[in-house]
Amino acid sequence: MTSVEKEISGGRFVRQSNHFTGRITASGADGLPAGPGRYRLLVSYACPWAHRTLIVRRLLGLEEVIGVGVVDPIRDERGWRFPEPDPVTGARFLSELYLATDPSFEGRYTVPCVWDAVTGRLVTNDFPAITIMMETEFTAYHAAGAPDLYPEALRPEIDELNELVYQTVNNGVYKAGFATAQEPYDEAVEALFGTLDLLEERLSGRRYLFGDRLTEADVRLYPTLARFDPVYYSHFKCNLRRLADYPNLWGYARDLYSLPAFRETTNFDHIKRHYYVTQRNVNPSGVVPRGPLISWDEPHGRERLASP
Ligand SMILES: N[C@@H](CCC(=O)N[C@@H](CS)C(=O)NCC(=O)O)C(=O)O
Repeated sequence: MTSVEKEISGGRFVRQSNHFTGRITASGADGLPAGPGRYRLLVSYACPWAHRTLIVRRLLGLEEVIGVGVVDPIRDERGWRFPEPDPVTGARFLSELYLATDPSFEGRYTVPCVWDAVTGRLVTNDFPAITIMMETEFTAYHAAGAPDLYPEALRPEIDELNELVYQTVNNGVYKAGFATAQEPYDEAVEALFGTLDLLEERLSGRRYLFGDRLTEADVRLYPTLARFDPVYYSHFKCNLRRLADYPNLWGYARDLYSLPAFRETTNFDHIKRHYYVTQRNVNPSGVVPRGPLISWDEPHGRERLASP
């Protein structure tokens, strides 16, 4: 199975579940041990779920600890392809790593996933777990002064907001874009903009979603915002409003983009070419639109919201 069309039921997009859910833990108890140079993160710059893992890796200073392999943004029926054979895993196609791990695997070969050099197998493609794992199990390897993106005292609130953002925003845009019937599309768009309105209000008095500090919640929201006007507004028909029509959300997105971890992992060329060329179920011609003409470098003015 290579096509998301197999995940449409009654006109509604129902995402496949993540297949590999192995764990990496600080001590190696209940999983494989965290350590430098052992694990490789396989990503596409186009993919919002992969984007969050790249942001966290960079924010925590794990670049020398966890390697990265980047696939070509254009995917055909063979799945994700490496532009050159991946120098560490030797793979040309991501499917090779999935099938080496489980020869009977029949789902989509998805990024992000984590590969282990010792076993030569994938550990996990469970994207929500990957960032949390880097935040909580790799602490011994975090750069000095790295932020605590998942502070214990805030976890229940962060998890609660993340769940709403996942259902209605991160995955909400896919539910709208992949819907093949009016009702699921309408439901998804209504829920999506309902949450964006809430977030716009929340960000009126706070610099980030949880105040002055960056958290996992910001990391999860940002990849969807970065793709909103270039892709989701038109390609996925999420067009009640543009991101640029929300002063707080748009300023917040530019504030995050001004940080190297966000800017250097945001590749608009890969993002646009991937969605418009690869998702022919939505865009049969594969033509990539030229716009939008927006500047992510305009001053965001949100420093005023930080406490002194
Ligand atoms: N692992 C999740 C989410 C990750 C995901 O959807 N990744 C996309 C890119 S954004 C992917 O790799 N798709 C490959 C395909 O559809 O063949 C899933 O299986 O739905």
